[in-house]
Amino acid sequence: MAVFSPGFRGRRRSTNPGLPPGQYEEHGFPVLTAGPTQRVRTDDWRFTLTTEAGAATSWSWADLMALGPETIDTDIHCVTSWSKFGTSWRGVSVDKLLAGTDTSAGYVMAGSYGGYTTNLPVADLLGGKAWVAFEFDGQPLAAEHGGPARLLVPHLYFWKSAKWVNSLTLMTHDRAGFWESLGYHMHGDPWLEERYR
Ligand SMILES: Nc1nc2c(c(=O)[nH]1)N[C@H]1C(S)=C(S)[C@@H](COP(=O)(O)O)O[C@H]1N2
Ligand SMILES: [Mo]
Repeated sequence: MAVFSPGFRGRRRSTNPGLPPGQYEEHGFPVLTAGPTQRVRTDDWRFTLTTEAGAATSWSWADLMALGPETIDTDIHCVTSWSKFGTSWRGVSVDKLLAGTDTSAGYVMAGSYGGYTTNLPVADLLGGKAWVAFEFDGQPLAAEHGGPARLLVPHLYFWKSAKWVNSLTLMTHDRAGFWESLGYHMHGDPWLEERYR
């Protein structure tokens, strides 16, 4: 029999302060992909940053490793309602990729092997909030989860964390990516439940 303390009954608030509204805690790691899993060898991998003026910079896998990866311990939140606590990654901060880039663009389109795209404000990628991640739980990131490298933007819904990411394109105006053009939110903050628009 359940025992409720006064004032507790009927409250729908989560008992876990790390759980955004409308989310439940998932202990597994579901795979969600629109389309086939991409298989990219690190020897073939390249990542390209293009400014709004069309200037491109690109990195090989070795170049990426040389930028100084860091460990990221974070919760992740999928718009389909699962959240996973305490995930551990290694990745290179997007700050390091954008350092020295001459831009006044406010938005980015992230692009992936396989053609997936997702749009984000530049501000959501800077300040230690976003990474190009290549390890999960101490292992090379599995292809199903976006390996060899995916974008990791854990403070936004996980569809913004593009798997098999291979480009960032700076934009002066916001444009919808793949899910955004199908009705998902342009921003996607789980704490504000920015799911759809
Ligand atoms: N390239 C690519 N990235 C993607 C997706 C996708 O279909 N293709 N799905 C997104 C969605 S909707 C979610 S919830 C997460 C799922 O990541 P996971 O499969 O590692 O759980 O990846 C995001 N990144
Ligand atoms: Mo998702």
